Amino acid sequence: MDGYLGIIVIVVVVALLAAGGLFLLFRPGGKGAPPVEPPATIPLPEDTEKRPAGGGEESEGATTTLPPPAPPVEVKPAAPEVEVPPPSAGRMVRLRSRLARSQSAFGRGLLELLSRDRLDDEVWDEIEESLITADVGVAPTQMMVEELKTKVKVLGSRTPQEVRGLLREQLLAQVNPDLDRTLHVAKHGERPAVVLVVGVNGTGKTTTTGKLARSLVGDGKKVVLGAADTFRAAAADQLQTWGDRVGAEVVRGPEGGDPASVAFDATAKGMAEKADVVIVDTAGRLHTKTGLMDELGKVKRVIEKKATVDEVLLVLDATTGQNGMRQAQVFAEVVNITGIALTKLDGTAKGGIVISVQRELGVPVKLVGLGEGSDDLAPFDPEVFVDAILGDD
Ligand SMILES: Nc1nc2c(ncn2[C@@H]2O[C@H](COP(=O)(O)OP(=O)(O)O)[C@@H](O)[C@H]2O)c(=O)[nH]1
Ligand SMILES: [Mg+2]
Repeated sequence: MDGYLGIIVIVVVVALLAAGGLFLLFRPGGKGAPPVEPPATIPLPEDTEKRPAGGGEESEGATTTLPPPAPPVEVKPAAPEVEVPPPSAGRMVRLRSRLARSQSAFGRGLLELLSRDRLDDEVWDEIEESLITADVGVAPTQMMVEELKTKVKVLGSRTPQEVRGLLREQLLAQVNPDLDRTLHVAKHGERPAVVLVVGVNGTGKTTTTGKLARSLVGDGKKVVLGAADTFRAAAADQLQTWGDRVGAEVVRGPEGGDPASVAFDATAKGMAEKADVVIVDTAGRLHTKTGLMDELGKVKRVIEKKATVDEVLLVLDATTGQNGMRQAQVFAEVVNITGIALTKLDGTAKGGIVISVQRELGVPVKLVGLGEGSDDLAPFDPEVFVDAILGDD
């Protein structure tokens, strides 16, 4: 008991000291204090700035040796400011340099090979190798090489512009500009759209959920986030930070709680708040396929008691290549994926994964992550992508 008493006394003393320190720190005019603006309507004497704010208690004879226990209300630091993120349009163009940095060696290599006067088998093998190395995938590579061979024969001698045009056409055909990459986030009357974010741990789900929330807010939408990765408390905190910054409410549950119940609550909150979009972040545990199927299946089912799941975004880390793709396949087998968010494209020269993942999963890449910054997520634009690979002509 004595021990407890001692601790309590120490805690009280420390709290008093801290309160005093805070007062000194946040005192008007003190370091770290936001400037206290005088109300504009009251005319002020010349020496306003030199006067201590807070009513001039010194002149009234009050003791000034002891600081009051708490800082005055009006000088408390303001609540964290809600940011106004930029809209999503034109983002990929803005982030093009990131892509160019990571992909241009691949493009330059291909252009150089195709520009050679003599395109013998050895050169074609090198072209093939370079496409395979960039994760384009075996079948698309063979298709491209065949097409290129035919076209080159027709052309005969080639100008650099012609070579670039040829390669651009082929790459673009493989990336497929005709796929519908619209993110389905339109409200259904009063009901918000729901986006479910799935994928392996560490691929960038939470970051992508946060970035997507920002860009939707930037597009003028009201967003509610569901932290259905209840496996680690840190995951919910991470999402909370993203939400707080743009004023998006975050629904969370107890650590180790049922992800489906968080998803349900988030959907309910989205409806009650008349939100436009609810985005549900999930855990990416690849325990067993049936375990994953049960968990994601249940999350989806409970959301569908109230709304419809409009998008199931599979987050895939572009740096993990074929290995990541195999894991992604498992997710594609247990839920109906509607789009891919390909992250960390800024950190790999293997941009060909865009081609192979769409082909193997049969789903379009809708979003690309191009950095760790909060606005480094862009709607995927095939032409900007291919031009970044090939560099400016
Ligand atoms: N360079 C880069 N890093 C990213 C990108 N997206 C996510 N990350 C990083 O990947 C790491 C894992 O992200 P997180 O969202 O926690 O993954 P989760 O486990 O799937 O939720 C974090 O350090 C992110 O900053 C991206 O597009 N580019
Ligand atoms: Mg996460």
